[in-house]
Amino acid sequence: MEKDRIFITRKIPEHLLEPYTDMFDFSMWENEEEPVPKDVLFQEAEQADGLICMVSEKVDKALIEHGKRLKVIANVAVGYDNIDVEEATKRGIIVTNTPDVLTETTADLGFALLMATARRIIEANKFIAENRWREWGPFLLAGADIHHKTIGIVGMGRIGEAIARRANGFSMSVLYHNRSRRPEAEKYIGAQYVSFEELLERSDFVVSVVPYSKESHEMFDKQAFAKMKKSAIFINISRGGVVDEQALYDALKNKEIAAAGLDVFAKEPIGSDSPFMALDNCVCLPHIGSASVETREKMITLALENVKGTLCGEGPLTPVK
Ligand code: 8YV
Repeated sequence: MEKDRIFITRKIPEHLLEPYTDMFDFSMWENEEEPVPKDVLFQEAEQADGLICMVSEKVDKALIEHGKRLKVIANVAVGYDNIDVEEATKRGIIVTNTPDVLTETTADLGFALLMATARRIIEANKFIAENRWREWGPFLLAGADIHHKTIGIVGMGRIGEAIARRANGFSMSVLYHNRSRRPEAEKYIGAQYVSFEELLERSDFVVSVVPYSKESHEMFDKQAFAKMKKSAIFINISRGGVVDEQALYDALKNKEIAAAGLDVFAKEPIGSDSPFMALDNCVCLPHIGSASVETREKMITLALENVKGTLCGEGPLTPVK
């Protein structure tokens, strides 16, 4: 019997594919310097029974229409705003994501960004790299305390909770805002549910973990930044689209807020010419929230298991709907 064909949009290590090579014929885009070109993606999708993709690939209506044999689209990410799920579902194609396995790693990175911005870690490293350390001064590169401050988490899902647990370790007060209240999180983390406005006004650290959707599009806008404290630090580890980037840039430049730590941008990748890169009070990262070797391996394996579950009949482990 002919094996099902799976196209993978990025090069992934052989040892992760090995357990599945008896079941499937794999092809993948091997060039690590460049994303898969649109025409190749379309050609491959046309032949494929399963597609394993990353958040950087847009799986839109046109691509889904092209994938006449497609039965499963497995995203190697928890967020799936890159996929037209409605169109896929209409055509009976299962869409899966990779929740849980990346929760703690992404929360670690959120906290790393929070600490890097509050304590000016990147600036301090650059200070030495530029040979500017001549004298010690009492306020040399003095930042802001983290412990005993108030953190406001927007989007209290799994990653939001994991950040709140870390905040507990720093004796922080935890506020959160979410579409629905999470009584169990309130109980075991001691998080307080507040309106979005109250969270912005009271938080020393505002952390965005909210999934991107029509509703969350640019929810961090000029008015939102104006409500924050002048000393507030904004962290974004969800999606760039939840921020009005011009408004954030203005708020940072005009010191209406103190600093920002950004792992995600409205249009990725960004380069050294991004206006955010010219600001000392902004730390930018290339979307590495879940990027530990262990976690990326788990995410890829979960995507493969989702493909296997769908194509072999047991059903996917983590479908999105
Ligand atoms: C992605 C992410 O996994 O999970 C998400 O939603 O944004 C990241 O963890 C990464 O960009 C690879 O697709």
